[in-house]
Amino acid sequence: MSRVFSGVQPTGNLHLGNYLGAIKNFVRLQENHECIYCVVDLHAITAWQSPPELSQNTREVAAAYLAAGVDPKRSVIFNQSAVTVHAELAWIFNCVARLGWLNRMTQFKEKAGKNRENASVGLYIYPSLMAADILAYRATHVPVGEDQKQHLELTRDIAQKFNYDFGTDFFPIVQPLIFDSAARVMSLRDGRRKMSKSDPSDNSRINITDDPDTIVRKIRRAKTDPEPVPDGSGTLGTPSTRPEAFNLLEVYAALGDFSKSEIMSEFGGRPFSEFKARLAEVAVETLGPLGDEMRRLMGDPSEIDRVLIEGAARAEHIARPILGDIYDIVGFLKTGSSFSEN
Ligand code: AQP
Repeated sequence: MSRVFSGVQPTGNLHLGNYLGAIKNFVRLQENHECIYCVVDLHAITAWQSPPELSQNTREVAAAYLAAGVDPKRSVIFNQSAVTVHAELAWIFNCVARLGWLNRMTQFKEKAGKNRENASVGLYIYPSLMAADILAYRATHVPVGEDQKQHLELTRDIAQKFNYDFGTDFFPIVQPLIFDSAARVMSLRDGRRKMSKSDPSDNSRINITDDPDTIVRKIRRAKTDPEPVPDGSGTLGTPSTRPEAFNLLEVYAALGDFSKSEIMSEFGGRPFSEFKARLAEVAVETLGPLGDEMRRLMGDPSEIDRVLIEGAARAEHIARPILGDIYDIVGFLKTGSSFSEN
C-alpha cells in the first residue's frame, strides 16, 4: 500500500490556505492510503519561535488535524521533535545534498530576504530535513502545494544520489500528489502573494479559528476591483489581470467543492458584493464548526498530548528500523541504545 507523509509547521495563525491546500486533503487521503501526519516543530524553529507559543501552536496544529477529521486510529499524528530519527537522518542527508542544490531553493531566498547573512543555517538546510521527514518512513507519496514542489524535487534528488552513491535502491522515488483545487490560496489584500501565516496583516488571511463575524468582515473587505464577477468569457478579465477576483472564485470552489464553470454561470456578471456575501456564508459554514471543535480540543491539552504520544510511538516504530537499515548501508555501527531497544 502507498504511504503518505505530510506536515504543517506550528508557526501560529493557521489559515484557510493551510486548510484548503493541505489539511482538507489529509482527510481525503486517509481513505485509501496509510498516512503519517506530522506537526513539524523542528522546521518551525528555523525562524525564531517563542517557546510557550511553540508549545501552544504545536497542540493547535494537532487540534486542527483532529477537528478537520484526521482519524488518529487510522493515521499517525505526532510532532516531529518527538521522533529523533528525523534529525538523525537529516544529518546524513546534509552530507548527500550538494550546496549548489540548496542555493537554488527559492523558498530560502524568499524567507531569508535581503538579510541573507543573518538567516539561520537551519533555514538553509530545511530541504534536507524535509527529505528526512519523508524518507524516514520510505513514504511513496507526498501531497504538495505549489510552494513545496521544488523541495519535493530536492527530496527526489537526495534519494537518487543516496541510492547511486551506495549502490542500492533503498529509497523510493517519491511521487507528488497534486490537488487541483486551491493549490495556492492568495492573500486577501494582494492577489499576487500567497496567503501566509507570517503576513503581518491579519486582514490578509482568514484564520481557521476566526469567529463568524471576523470571517464575514474579512471577506467583505477583501480586495477586489470595480468590475463584476468574471463569467468565463474572458471579457471580464483573466487570473493574471484580476488575481484578487479569481482568487475569491478559487476559494469558493474549494470550500464548496464546486467547479469554476458552475460558479461563473451562477455569479458571472453580477456585482462582487453579492458573490462575497455567498462566499462568506460558505466560509462560515465550513470554518465555524472546525474552529469550534479546535477550541473544544484545545480546552483539554492532555487529550491532544495523548494522541501525540501514541502517534510518536507508532512513528518511531516505523522509522527506527528504517534508520537501522540506513546505518548498515552507510557503514555506521549500531552500538547506540536506540537500536538495541528496538
Ligand atoms: N496560501 C496557501 N495556499 C495553499 N496551500 C498553502 N499552504 C501554505 N500556505 C498555503 C500549505 O500548507 C501546508 C503547511 O504549510 P507550512 O506550515 O509548511 O507553511 P508554509 O508553506 O511555509 O506557509 P504558511 O503556512 O503561510 O507559513 P509562512 O508564512 O511561514 O510561509 C503546506 O502543504 C503548504 O503547501
